[in-house]
Amino acid sequence: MSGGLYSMEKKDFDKTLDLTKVSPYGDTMNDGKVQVSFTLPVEDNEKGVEAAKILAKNMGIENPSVVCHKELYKGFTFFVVYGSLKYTVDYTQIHVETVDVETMSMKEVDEYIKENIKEKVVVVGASTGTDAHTVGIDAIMNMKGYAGHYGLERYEMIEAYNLGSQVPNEEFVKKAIELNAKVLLVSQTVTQKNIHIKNLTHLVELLEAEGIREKIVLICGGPRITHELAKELGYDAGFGPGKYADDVATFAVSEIVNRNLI
Ligand code: B12
Repeated sequence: MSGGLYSMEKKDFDKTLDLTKVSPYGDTMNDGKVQVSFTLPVEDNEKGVEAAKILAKNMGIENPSVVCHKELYKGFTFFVVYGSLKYTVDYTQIHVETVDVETMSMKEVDEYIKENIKEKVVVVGASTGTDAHTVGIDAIMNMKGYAGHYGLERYEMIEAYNLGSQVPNEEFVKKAIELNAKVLLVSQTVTQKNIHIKNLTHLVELLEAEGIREKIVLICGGPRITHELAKELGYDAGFGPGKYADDVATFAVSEIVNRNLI
């Protein structure tokens, strides 16, 4: 491709972009191209394919084409559908609440604690309620960490206690008091029937009843946890995918200092 043609295309590209009406990009600006996949409890035949197309149209996908259909099990078929979405989003009107701190490295966090808190910070974490998923909380707390980010157990100035999974809220609070925790970390992965909301709310109520909510930094996390949701539920912060021990540690120690919890 010649440089001239490339720059001409780039100019057209910029001209057609309207941030008040953003549409998915497939091949050309605003073509709305999307691909969705789902399973239907129907046979893998022509009628099933038609059902997938109708469903895609009901989702707002125009000219849907079923590019893959495969029987998963007798009476269950997996579909991949490609088409153009008719909906757009006004990008200019989006406001997302995010954790507003610049992440420090493990070493910087340790130094920050030495200078500003002057004692080890006790952090207690668990996957609470009936939730059996441990990988998320382990990613944050385990010595070896996750995706190249060492976990809190590795921090010189953090005393980390990972209580594991399916920890009842009552037991979690009891342990937090016993260990004189400054930071509590709660992981929630299962969100079916909003179980995470009920469980996270229950924990806040218990901490308030014990009179320790304001004396600690309360953080939750999980694949469907956002900072906004966490704040709504009475937490100090929420962290989802793509966040690691250093992000959490930075927020926690800054919060301890800012709120004078030492
Ligand atoms: C591994 C796994 C399991 C393993 C768990 C083993 C273990 N020891 O953890 C087993 C097989 C036991 C399991 C069981 C179940 N699972 Co499961 N499981 C998964 C799977 C495949 C991966 C989850 C995972 O490990 N992710 C990797 C970690 C690193 O990611 P993460 O949790 O998001 O963590 C990151 C962030 O979110 C954040 N974070 C997480 N926690 C915290 C906490 C704090 C404080 C902070 C700051 C940050 C933070 O930091 C991490 C790093 O960035 C997912 C599907 C998927 N591909 O995601 C399903 C999934 C989570 N499971 C699911 C379900 C439904 C179940 C079961 C209920 C199934 C059943 N009917 O029995 C049971 C759970 C039973 C129970 N009582 O909880 C659903 C959840 C659906 C929903 N929204 O509710 C999923 C999404 C599968 C699906 N598509 O349906 N599961």
